[in-house]
Amino acid sequence: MRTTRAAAAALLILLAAAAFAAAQPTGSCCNSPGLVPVGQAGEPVFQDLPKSGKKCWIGEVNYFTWEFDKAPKMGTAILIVKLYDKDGHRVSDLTIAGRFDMPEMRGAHDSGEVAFKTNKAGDYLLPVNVVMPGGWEVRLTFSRGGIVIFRGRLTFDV
Ligand SMILES: [Cu+2]
Repeated sequence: MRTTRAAAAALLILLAAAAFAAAQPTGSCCNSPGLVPVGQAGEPVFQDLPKSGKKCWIGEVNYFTWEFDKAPKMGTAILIVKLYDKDGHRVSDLTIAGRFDMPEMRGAHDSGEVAFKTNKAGDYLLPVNVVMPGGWEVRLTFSRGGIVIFRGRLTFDV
């Protein structure tokens, strides 16, 4: 009796997990559709973004481009993300967060998650503070209604 109840409970948990997994939105980059990937230890995976200025698709509904206001050097560079709907109209209905650090010395200059701000034109802006020469990374997280729909990373050298 006890065993049956335990088995039933376990089955319910499995069903709930399957339903949760099925409900997760899809994300894709550069026309490669798929689920938002999660690493082996359960940590989120940030897929490599295309080069500055190139289109990156988020599912089939949005795409975006990224660029810096100027070539990053020591000091502050502004990372600019422009978001579009599938027809190429500018939109700003997603929330974007950025987190920058040096991958070779992870944690040493970690910005933590910082929300992009939008300007009047609808550009998403993030000041990136470059405090040391070397390799840098910015991780981007796109959300709709509090649900992450896309994660990507870009790198640059100073
Ligand atoms: Cu450093």
